[in-house]
Amino acid sequence: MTKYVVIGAGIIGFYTTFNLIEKGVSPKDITIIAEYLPGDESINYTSPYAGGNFSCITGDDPDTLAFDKITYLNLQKIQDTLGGPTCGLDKMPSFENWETRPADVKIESLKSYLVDYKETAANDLPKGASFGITFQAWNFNCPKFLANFRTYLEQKRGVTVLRKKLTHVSQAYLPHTKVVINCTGIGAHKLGGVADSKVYPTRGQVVVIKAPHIQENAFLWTADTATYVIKRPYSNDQLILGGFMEKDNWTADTFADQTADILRRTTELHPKILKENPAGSSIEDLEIIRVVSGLRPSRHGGVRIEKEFVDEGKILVHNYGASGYGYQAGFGMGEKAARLALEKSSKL
Ligand SMILES: Cc1cc2nc3c(=O)[nH]c(=O)nc-3n(C[C@H](O)[C@H](O)[C@H](O)COP(=O)(O)OP(=O)(O)OC[C@H]3O[C@@H](n4cnc5c(N)ncnc54)[C@H](O)[C@@H]3O)c2cc1C
Ligand SMILES: *[C@@H]1O[C@H](CO)[C@@H](O)[C@H](O)[C@H]1NC(C)=O
Ligand SMILES: *[C@@H]1O[C@H](CO)[C@@H](O)[C@H](O)[C@H]1NC(C)=O
Ligand SMILES: *[C@@H]1O[C@H](CO)[C@@H](O)[C@H](O)[C@H]1NC(C)=O
Ligand SMILES: CC(=O)N[C@H]1CO[C@H](CO)[C@@H](O)[C@@H]1O
Repeated sequence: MTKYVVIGAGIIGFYTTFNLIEKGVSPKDITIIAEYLPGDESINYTSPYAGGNFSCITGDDPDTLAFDKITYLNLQKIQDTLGGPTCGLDKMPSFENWETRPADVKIESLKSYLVDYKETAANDLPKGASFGITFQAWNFNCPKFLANFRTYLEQKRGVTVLRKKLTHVSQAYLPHTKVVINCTGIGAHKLGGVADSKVYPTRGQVVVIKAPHIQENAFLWTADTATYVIKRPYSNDQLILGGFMEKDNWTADTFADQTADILRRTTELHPKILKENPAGSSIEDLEIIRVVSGLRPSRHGGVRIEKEFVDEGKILVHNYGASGYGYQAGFGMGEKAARLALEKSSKL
C-alpha cells in the first residue's frame, strides 16, 4: 500500500527515501516514481553528470551549513549500508582554494567536522588563491552510486520503483497515498501544479580523462571561474576536470573552446596531471574519455523544502533546487523533507 510517493530517482529522491525509512516508514509503503532512472542519460536528469565531490563552495547561511554538515557526518553510514567503498562512494584527500577568503562562519563550521582539516601555508597556495585548506573529502562515482542506491532501496528493502512521466503533481497520488515528496530537480521548472519559475539551470561542462596517477581532488574558486579536478572512485581511473557555471543556459551540447579552457585551467591548478601523465606531458597527450554537459537545478532564493496541504488532507512536500550540491548537502535536505512529511499536524 503506497502511503508515500517520492517523485524523482536522482540523488535527492534517494536520500529522501533513505531518511523516510530511517524515521520509521515501512519500505513497503513507499513508491518512487520517475521519468528517468539510474542507468539512463538525459539532460533533464542531472545526478549522473555530477563530478561528485564534497567541496566547500556552498553558501554560508545556517541551513546550507547544516545540510552540508549533516550529509558529511552521515556518509560513512551510507557507505557501510550500501556495501563499502566499491558502491561508488569513497574518501579522498582534497585541496581547495579561494581567490577571496570565505566568511568566518563558513570556516568555523568546516573546521568543526571536516576530517584532517588544515589551512594551507601562504607560500603553498596556487596562483590566484589567497586562502586554502586540505581535508578528507567524500567522492562519489555518481552513476555507480545511484545504481547501487536503487538496488539497495528496491531489492534489499522492498521500496517500489515505477518509471512514469508525470504531467501534473496530482497524478502522483496513488489510491492510498497521503504524502507526496517532490524531488524533481530541474523538472520542477515544468511540472503542472508546481511549475516553479524560480527554478533555472546552471549549466556545467566537464572533461573526463583517464588518469591513474591522480588520487586526489583540487579546486580553485574565483569570482568568475570554477576550476576543479575530481577523482572518480572505482571508475577505472577516471578523472573529472571542470568546469563552468552558466546561469540560465539549457544547452546539452558541449563546446571545444570550453574543453580547451578546462584543460588549461586544471593543468595549471594541478600540474601533476601533465607532469606524471603516463602518455606524455603536454595537453594533447591526455586521454579524453568523454566531454559532457549537465544542468544543475538552481533556484532563486535557494532550495525549496516546504510542506503544502493539498486536497482532502493530502500533503505535498517539496525538496528541489539542490543546484551544484545535491550530493554533498542532499542527505541533510532529505532529512528535513522526511521530518516535514512525518510531522504530526492538526490538519491531518
Ligand atoms: C557538471 C556538474 C557537476 C556537479 N558536481 C557536483 C558535485 O561535485 N557535488 C555535488 O554535491 N553536486 C554536484 N552537482 C549537482 C548535482 O548533480 C545536483 O545537485 C543533483 O544531481 C540534483 O539531484 P536531483 O535529485 O534534485 O535531480 P535529478 O538528478 O535531475 O533527478 C530528478 C528526478 O526527477 C524525475 N522527474 C523530474 N520531473 C519529472 C516528472 N514530471 N515526472 C516524473 N519524474 C520526473 C527525473 O526523471 C529524475 O529521476 C553537479 C552538477 C553538474 C551539472
Ligand atoms: C528537457 O526539459 C525541457 C523543459 O521541460 C524540455 O523542453 C526538453 O524537451 C527536455 N529535453 C529532453 C531531451 O527531454
Ligand atoms: C515539483 O515542484 C516543481 C516546482 O514547483 C513543480 O514544477 C513540479 O510540478 C512539482 N512536481 C510535482 C510532482 O509536484
Ligand atoms: C549557452 O552556452 C553556450 C556555451 O557557452 C553558448 O555558446 C550558447 O550561446 C549559450 N546559449 C544561450 C541561450 O545563452
Ligand atoms: C566536477 C564537479 O562536480 N564539481 C563540483 C564540486 O562540488 C561543487 C559543490 O558541490 C560543485 O558546484 C561542483 O560542480
